[in-house]
Amino acid sequence: PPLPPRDVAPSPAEWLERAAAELRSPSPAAAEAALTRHTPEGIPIKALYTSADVSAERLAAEALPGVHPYTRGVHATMYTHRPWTVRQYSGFATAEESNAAYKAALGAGGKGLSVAFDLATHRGYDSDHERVSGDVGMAGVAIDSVEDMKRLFEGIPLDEVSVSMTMNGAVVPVLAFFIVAAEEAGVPASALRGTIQNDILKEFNVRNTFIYPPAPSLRLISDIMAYCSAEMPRFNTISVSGYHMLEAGAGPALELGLTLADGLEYLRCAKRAGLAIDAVAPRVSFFFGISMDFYGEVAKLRAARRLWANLVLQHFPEATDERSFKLRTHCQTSGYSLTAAEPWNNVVRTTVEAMAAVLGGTQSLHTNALDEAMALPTPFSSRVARNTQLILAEETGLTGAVDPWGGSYLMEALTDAVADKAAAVVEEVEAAGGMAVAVVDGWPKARIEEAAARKQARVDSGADVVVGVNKYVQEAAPSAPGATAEGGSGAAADDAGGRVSLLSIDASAICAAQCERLAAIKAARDDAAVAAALAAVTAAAAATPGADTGVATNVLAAAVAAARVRATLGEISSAIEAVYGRHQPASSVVRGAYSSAYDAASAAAGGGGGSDAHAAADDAEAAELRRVTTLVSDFAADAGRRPRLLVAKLGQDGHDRGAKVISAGFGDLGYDVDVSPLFATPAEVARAALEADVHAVGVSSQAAAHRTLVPELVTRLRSQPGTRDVAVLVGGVIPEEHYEELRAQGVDLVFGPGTRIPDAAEKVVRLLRERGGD
Ligand code: SCD
Repeated sequence: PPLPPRDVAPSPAEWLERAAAELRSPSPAAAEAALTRHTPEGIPIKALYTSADVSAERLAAEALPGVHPYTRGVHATMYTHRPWTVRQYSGFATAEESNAAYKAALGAGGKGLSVAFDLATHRGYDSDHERVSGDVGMAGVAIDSVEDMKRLFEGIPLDEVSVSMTMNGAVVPVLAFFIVAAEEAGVPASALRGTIQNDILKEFNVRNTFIYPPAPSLRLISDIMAYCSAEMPRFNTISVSGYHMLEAGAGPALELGLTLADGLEYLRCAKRAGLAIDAVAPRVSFFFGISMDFYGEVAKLRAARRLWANLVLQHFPEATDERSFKLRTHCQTSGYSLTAAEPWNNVVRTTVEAMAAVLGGTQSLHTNALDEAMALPTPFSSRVARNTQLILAEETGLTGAVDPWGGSYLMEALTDAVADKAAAVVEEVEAAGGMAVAVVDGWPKARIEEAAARKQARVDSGADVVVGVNKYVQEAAPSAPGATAEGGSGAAADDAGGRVSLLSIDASAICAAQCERLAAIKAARDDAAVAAALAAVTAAAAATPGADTGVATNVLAAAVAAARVRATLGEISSAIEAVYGRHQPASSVVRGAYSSAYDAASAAAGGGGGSDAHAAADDAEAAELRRVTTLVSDFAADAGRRPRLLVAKLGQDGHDRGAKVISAGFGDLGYDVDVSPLFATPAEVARAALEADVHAVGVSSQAAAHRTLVPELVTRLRSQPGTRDVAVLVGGVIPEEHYEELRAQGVDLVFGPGTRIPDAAEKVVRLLRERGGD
């Protein structure tokens, strides 16, 4: 039947009355409260948005893409003219193996390269250094010299394919090797296209692949910007990265605010070094993570562009080049959102996140592989990940319109909300003296760690659903493990158990090969020339830029000269370290955030309006927490002290979200928690365990070195009177296939991805009881 005619347009109040009736709510206000959810960062998401939620003035001012402040996109035509760059971050083992993988990727639809280096390289150590035995070639490719870099790009035209390199700590030698490798392949620096991450500030807040302290690290960044703006005009000198903060626990608005504050600090740093903003800002690029918060992530990218354009305008009024204001970004889907349980589900998660990145207008994208919660991707899982992007780009029609969410009441209102919240973070950092000061104070790091502890509590309490992990958990899967794909061969799948075959890398073989190559390079080079070049690197690092002392002051320029005569990565890093020293961060543990968020999440689930089933689940969770804290306090009463746990990171793996979350959670459940310094060797951890007289050592491993370093730790603990009976626990990115091997080597408990903290805390205290801990 035709609709009855209306004299007046329907109002939001009328909708609310109808909503209240549908919900049988006592009042419209109660209905509104029940229908409004809040993101973990407290941004309200209402059930309905209307024109009353958006500013017509703002909509008109920001109506067009390609126009300041670029909310709708940095180009007028966006993907209708050129889709985003399909750029998969990868690298493993040796340069030859990575080179073969890059060629295969480019032949299968990849449009650019993105190099992952191993942790030894990140931290400025050659592969033969004693501190990196477990890290060589594991979480990325091992690069010790120009010769490795040449092998990495052999047969790849560096003037055509743009190359991104994720390097921050050892940025100087790595960029120098890249420049010299290209030069020796006939490609001048001026023709190089690509990006170097070079974002050291976030390394101090999260990720931890720094080498030098903050102030001299910033000096190196201005040297790189100076060198590149003069010699490499097509190269992006920095990729200001929020991704690692999102992965470490920050919500999208905190990630955005801190990232933009980092960006401002880098521009100030360039300006202080005498560089013109318009010479530098057009080649500053960004990098964001994309989580499962679909609307929020689209809004974040729109808000990012608006905020950056206006911040540059506000802080650098001398900027006139339009490109200085455009926030161009790479995005990566969230590794944190992936699960080891039922890894097939990760394809769906990654697809949804990739869509958010694309609908938000990213310039370049990495989609994670389905097995990345457990290991580096196999050729099979890499192919699925890359094809996810290709399907979005070429099958769906998503590229057919610019900023398709523009004008949506929800999206415009959410863009404003995320922008406001992120702008408040930027202001807070600026008021505290800028990010260079804030990283030394450490409060952004603490803020991110608190958010991570709260998120863990929300997952553990069931408030945030993770399908297959805390809800709809698969009944016991067949126990036979899938076959292991050695050295990068294809992967088979056992879909009945939801298992996938994983890539396995032979750490000791790679390390041996790299050490052999290093020895060969050192035997063939001109030692006097190397010594002179390294002395020039040290002199440049010690000199004050701009001072007229007759010393060449650009450290990158000096490193390029050193790379030409075959100085190694470790040698160039040490030549700089001789002046700046090596930075060792203080360890800290967040207190109270886990338990309060757990209580709040449980109360929200059980409180007013929840179903009986919800209330019962809440009771069960609260009872579980009580049971664990009682077990812990009973242990303390009997032993005369609380159970004491040393949380340790071994090797050069600085991804410490897991370690921090475990420390916060166990501390809130009544344990005494010590945290070992980052980058420890097994011997150092064994010594720390003895000194702190702990009951247990828990190793958190994210970078695949557990098979080398954990057995060494166990041996040292067992052979040391005083730590012989210490329980050894291992958690993190540990494939199930390795559990038995670790147990056979003396590990007491292994906790894979998705472990709930109350479960782990209960298992550990029961184990200590069985051991009769004192
Ligand atoms: C594009 N172009 C257009 C256009 N679209 N021109 C006109 N109209 C359009 N619609 C032009 C651009 O201006 C540019 O030209 C060229 O096409 C290339 O496009 P682009 O948009 O610049 O794309 P790309 O070259 O891919 O560069 C994208 C970024 C770059 C700017 C974002 O910095 C980048 O590639 N970043 C990747 C970073 C990365 O891989 N990070 C991995 C981190 P001009 O060049 O002439 O202007 C991984 C990591 O840290 C993992 C976590 C961990 O290890 O812990």
